[in-house]
Amino acid sequence: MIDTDIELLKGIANQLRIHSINATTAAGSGHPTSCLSAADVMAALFFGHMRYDAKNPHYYNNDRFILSKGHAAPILYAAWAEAGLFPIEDLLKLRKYGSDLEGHPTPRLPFVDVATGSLGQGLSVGAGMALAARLDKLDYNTYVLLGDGEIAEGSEWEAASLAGIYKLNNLIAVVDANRLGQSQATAFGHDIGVYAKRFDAFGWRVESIDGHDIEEIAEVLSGVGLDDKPLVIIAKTYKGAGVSFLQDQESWHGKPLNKDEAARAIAELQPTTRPAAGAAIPAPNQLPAPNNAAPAGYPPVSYKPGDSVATREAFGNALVRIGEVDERVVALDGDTKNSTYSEKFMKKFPARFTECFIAEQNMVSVAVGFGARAKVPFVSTFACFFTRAYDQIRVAGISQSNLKLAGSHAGISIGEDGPSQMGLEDLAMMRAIAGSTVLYPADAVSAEKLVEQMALVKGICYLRTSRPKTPVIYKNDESFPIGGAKMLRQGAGDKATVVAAGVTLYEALKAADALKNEGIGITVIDAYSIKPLAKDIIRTAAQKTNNTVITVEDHYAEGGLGDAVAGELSAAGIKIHKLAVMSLPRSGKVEELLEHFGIDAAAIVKKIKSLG
Ligand SMILES: Cc1ncc(C[n+]2csc(CCOP(=O)(O)OP(=O)(O)O)c2C)c(N)n1
Ligand SMILES: [Mg+2]
Repeated sequence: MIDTDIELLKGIANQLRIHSINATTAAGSGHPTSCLSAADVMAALFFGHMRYDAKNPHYYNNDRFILSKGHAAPILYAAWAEAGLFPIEDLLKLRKYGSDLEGHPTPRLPFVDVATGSLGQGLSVGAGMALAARLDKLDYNTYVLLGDGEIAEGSEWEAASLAGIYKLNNLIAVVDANRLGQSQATAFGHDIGVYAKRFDAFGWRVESIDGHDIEEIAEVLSGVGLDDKPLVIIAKTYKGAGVSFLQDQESWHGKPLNKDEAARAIAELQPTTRPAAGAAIPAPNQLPAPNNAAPAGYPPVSYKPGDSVATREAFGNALVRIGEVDERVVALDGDTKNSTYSEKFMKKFPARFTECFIAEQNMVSVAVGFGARAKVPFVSTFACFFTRAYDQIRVAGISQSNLKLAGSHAGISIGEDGPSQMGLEDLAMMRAIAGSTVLYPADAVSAEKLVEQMALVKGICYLRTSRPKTPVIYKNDESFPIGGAKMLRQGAGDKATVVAAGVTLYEALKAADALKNEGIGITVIDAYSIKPLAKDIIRTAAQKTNNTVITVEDHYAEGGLGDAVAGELSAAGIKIHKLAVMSLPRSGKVEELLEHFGIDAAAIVKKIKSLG
């Protein structure tokens, strides 16, 4: 890097500082000091090092940048404005209603791949992108800017571990080690040797530098990709750097400057007229585009009626079947692949499978990274273990990620393993995710068809699968659109409509047979699409059965199928009776548990008879 470039970058860094102050002062809120510590690193990255087409942020071989410390959003916006993507004046719309320059970055903006702001997720996303680059044979790098307070999050170390294991030398983390967090100093302050040791232990190449020395930053960046390890740059910085009354001061986190303070700060920052336009942003290499088109169709499924197949196994079969023709499909698992059956996919397509080991938070965000690179990532583990990645899933909702989650071993029907292994909250939590689709097949055919739907629809989809084998009840050519339901029993004079899904569907069918022998008819609906729910089908059926619905589910009573049905139908004056798991489960045989917790055929019969 030649001297004039260094001077230019210094000027740009200060310009980014000035924009960050002006924008947060205009907004009356925001985190200017968190921007100021990162300004020199941002200038060096965006105006001379990273290779990207500034007019086309989505270009497939652009270097990626993730602002994991999302509260420093103003400096990210300033960098892209200075790079020429949008007018500088727009920066003053920061945080205003209607502006896409939100308080923390969201993918409403073309240069933001994933939402950040819930700290601790950026490095995992970056690892997913780095893996996607490798798969697509593209040479872009992924840069992640982390806060020093932020890396107290365990999920960052899950990501650091995985990146080390897979030797992701196309992943570069920069720690903005400004000594301070929000309410106090970080645990290690400026003892950056602590971070160096930790990253080193996770298999990273570590460079510790003065994060305000542009020359040093540029030099260390010139070594990116030179060996086979991921690179972390630990940049010793000062929060509020460049402004005397802000620099290294506590109690300035998340506070904008008032107009006078802003004027004083800007006077100190020596405004430069040197435009960033003078900087040469290196162009990305022109490499062949990856094939990320959806296929025209998928090969057919082939089960025989009465075959006994667990839906979790059908999930594994489906992944292989659709993976044959859909190159976008990748799979991730957290050391449960022989239980979730994702191992079938791994055996067939090893390069498209990522073992994430037992680190579910990281696994979900790695998948989000794949999704942001036009892949269709299927993540599998036991349904119950997704709970520990709930924040990652929540933020994926904000990112409008293309993320496919498959939770196996749902409910008490896992039997002997006991309550710690039973997913009994998953429907509730997945229903509550912004824009989610929640699916719960009963048999192998419907499970396979729903996996197809998941691959074809963009967004977050959750598939709930079961451990026990269940008989195939649907024909191979039957279709299962999202938002649909199957009417399996219906007759004139039916006493009630029973809405079930998954293992309880079979209990409902058994109950219907038993009641039929006693001359009582019931309508039985397979609500395989929990969200969106087939409300019209269920309401129309209920209106023919005394406006009475019984829901039966292998899930806690809160937030599951029963609540979904009640939420849609109660306004139509329909009475909903919920059969669900109402108390703390325990180990036992499946039949024993279904009976004990009142969600088996006998419980349904009893409920129907109690209706009078
Ligand atoms: C998961 C999570 N916990 C807490 C917060 C609230 N919060 C926002 S910024 C911040 C301090 C971050 O410190 P650091 O990572 O050092 O960033 P800096 O502002 O110093 O660059 C906290 C606690 C958050 N956004 N996300
Ligand atoms: Mg900090």
